[in-house]
Amino acid sequence: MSKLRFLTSGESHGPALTAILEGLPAGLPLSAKDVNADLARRQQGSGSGGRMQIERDAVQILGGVMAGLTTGAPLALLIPNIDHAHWQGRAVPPMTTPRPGHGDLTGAIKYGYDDLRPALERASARGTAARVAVGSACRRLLAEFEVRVGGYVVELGGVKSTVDGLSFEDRWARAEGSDVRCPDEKAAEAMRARINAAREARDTLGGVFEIVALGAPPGLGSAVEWDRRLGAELGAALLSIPAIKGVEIGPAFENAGRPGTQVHDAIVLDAASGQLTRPTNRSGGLEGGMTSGQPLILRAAMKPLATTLQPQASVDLATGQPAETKYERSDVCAVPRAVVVGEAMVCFVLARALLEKLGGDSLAELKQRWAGLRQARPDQLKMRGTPTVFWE
Ligand code: EPS
Repeated sequence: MSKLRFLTSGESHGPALTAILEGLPAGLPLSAKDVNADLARRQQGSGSGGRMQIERDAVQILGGVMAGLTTGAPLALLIPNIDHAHWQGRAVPPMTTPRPGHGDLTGAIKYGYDDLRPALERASARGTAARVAVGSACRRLLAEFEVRVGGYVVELGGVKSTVDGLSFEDRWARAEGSDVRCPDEKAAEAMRARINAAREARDTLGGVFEIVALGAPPGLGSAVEWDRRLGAELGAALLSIPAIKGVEIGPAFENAGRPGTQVHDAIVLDAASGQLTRPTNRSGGLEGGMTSGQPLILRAAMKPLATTLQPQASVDLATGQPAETKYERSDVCAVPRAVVVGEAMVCFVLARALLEKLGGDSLAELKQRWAGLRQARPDQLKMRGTPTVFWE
């Protein structure tokens, strides 16, 4: 078994997006239909630009699945760009004025491009479709162990929602039926209005979304090394999504202002079940870099998109003179769609951590190990109870 990993390739307007995911066990049922459901979810949402009218994302599984089951070989995924037909064989006018906030200028400095197009083609969030396809395969694996991942928008363009009192399942279900992926219908209405106003003002909007994982067993991740702490892996995965600039685990920033006794989740023995339970979840489901068995709760902050209809101050690199940015077709707000990308990245990190915990090359081997996982119960956590010399 190799550590779960993936690579993606493909430009926004090139022939296709591709991904290779390596390390899935053999014997996992997986179909293009599973993946396409998530690809369709990523395409829905108020605030999208014209491109979403063109694309109908559908995956082709080119390797790693035979007779509907993964083989243990790398999974190869391909999503054609329908819009490519409009770009093929066409001389594209030069783009020489970088947009503030996009990867145009930094990409050109790094790679020495003589046109900004190659920088933005790969920095484009179009590539997130490939990540959603990868995340979907990981979601399929997690489902075998009843681990579920979902998300919703909690803030958009400064409009905050309230989800208190709603179960996570309710939040997911309501978000699924909302064009701004927000479970709070009143806030959703205000968000919609904010998007329309931003469109009219030729501007863009950011926001905050929450990703929740339910059913993750305790002990995924580790505290023994910095790069194995699950919080670090989840944070990196979410921050790797274009325009994501902040990540929070549970109410981390609120916790930072409180004394410890008001933050840490008490450990209580439930006499009836013999289980150790936690009446609160201010840790966001992570303790010591490992899952606690509580719902995993992550928040991600997305900046407003860099491509604005209203021109922004820049410099034309062809002339060296001040110039205003020229509009490239884009979205007004991508926060509702970014939720699905966030879910995909969390599915990937959790699947990788689960595989690391369980080991094994086939689903059957994983299931055997799963059945023997230690539970949060004193009878499975026997302590010696006598003094020990740890260092001679
Ligand atoms: C994007 C610009 C737009 C977005 C795109 C991300 O693409 P285009 O320049 O073709 O209009 O619609 O998002 C997608 C195509 C997608 O599938 O999400 C950008 O510059 O990041």
